[in-house]
Amino acid sequence: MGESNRRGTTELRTTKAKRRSRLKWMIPLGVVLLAGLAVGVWYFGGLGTDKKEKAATEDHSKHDHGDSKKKDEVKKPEQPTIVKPYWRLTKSPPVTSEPVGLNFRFADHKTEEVITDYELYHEKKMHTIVVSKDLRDFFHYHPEMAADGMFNVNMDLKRATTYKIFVDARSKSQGWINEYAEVIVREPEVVAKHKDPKTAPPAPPLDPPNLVVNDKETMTVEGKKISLSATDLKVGKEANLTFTFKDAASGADVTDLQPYLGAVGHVILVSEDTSEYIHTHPIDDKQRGPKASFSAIFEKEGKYKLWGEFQHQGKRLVVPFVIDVKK
Ligand SMILES: [Cu+2]
Repeated sequence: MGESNRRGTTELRTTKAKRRSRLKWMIPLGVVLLAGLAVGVWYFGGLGTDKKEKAATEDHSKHDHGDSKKKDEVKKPEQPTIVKPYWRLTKSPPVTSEPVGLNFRFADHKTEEVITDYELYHEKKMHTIVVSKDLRDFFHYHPEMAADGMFNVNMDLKRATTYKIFVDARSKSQGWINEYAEVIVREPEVVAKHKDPKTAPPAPPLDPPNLVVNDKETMTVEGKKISLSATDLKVGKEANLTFTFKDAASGADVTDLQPYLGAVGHVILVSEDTSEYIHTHPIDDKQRGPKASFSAIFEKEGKYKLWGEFQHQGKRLVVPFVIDVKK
């Protein structure tokens, strides 16, 4: 996205639901300075796309998928709650040579009271997905909450590029919380050359994802052959995504997939421009293979990269595919 260089020195940019006034979206300068103190660097909150709410809407409709009685909610998804986010990198600017911690928490938009009453959802209070904006890298973290409502994710981001962080949680009092932020990671040599914040290093160029649709292909992951049948890939329709698992050596059906975080699988979908984010769970939670079916509703046409996460014989399988959603 074009915003990356707008402020030149942006290390971490955050965005929120479009209902919010854009002007409110600067991270308070105090936070900024605090974060930058140790290493004398730059840290500004910025603005991104305003597609967030749409994406979050999709996301919410999907959270309930294990529960068939909630199916009609698909048409009328719960809106994400407007919260006040706080994001801080433990090291700024982040570099490819070292992991970087991200601290974040959310507060009530009006009272500014920090939210701590998260519900377990798929066995965790907080789901944090990190993807590189070219959609090559995918990470799924589950940070624990500290007593003050803060979460810390230690991210090992090894490429000089921009990463997008999606946060998924549900608070008892606030409802669904969906927020995101972007982090620019640079080569240490580039940062070293620009010690003075006034000559902040340029953001690395953003490589386009150049996604190649491959939903007719078969993946081999951890000794399993995995195929995807994706149907009704149309905006506004309930698409079906069914994975089929076979043992790569014998060709036999895999029928003993293990529940992973309370479901037979999880599928994360991100649109090519990373403006759309969908986290969906199985239609039937009893499935253990060879098939695992998911549904998703897309609000935007175009290519999406998806990552299916499963578990078999104690091993986590991450299965990436690219699909094309038509108008
Ligand atoms: Cu998760």
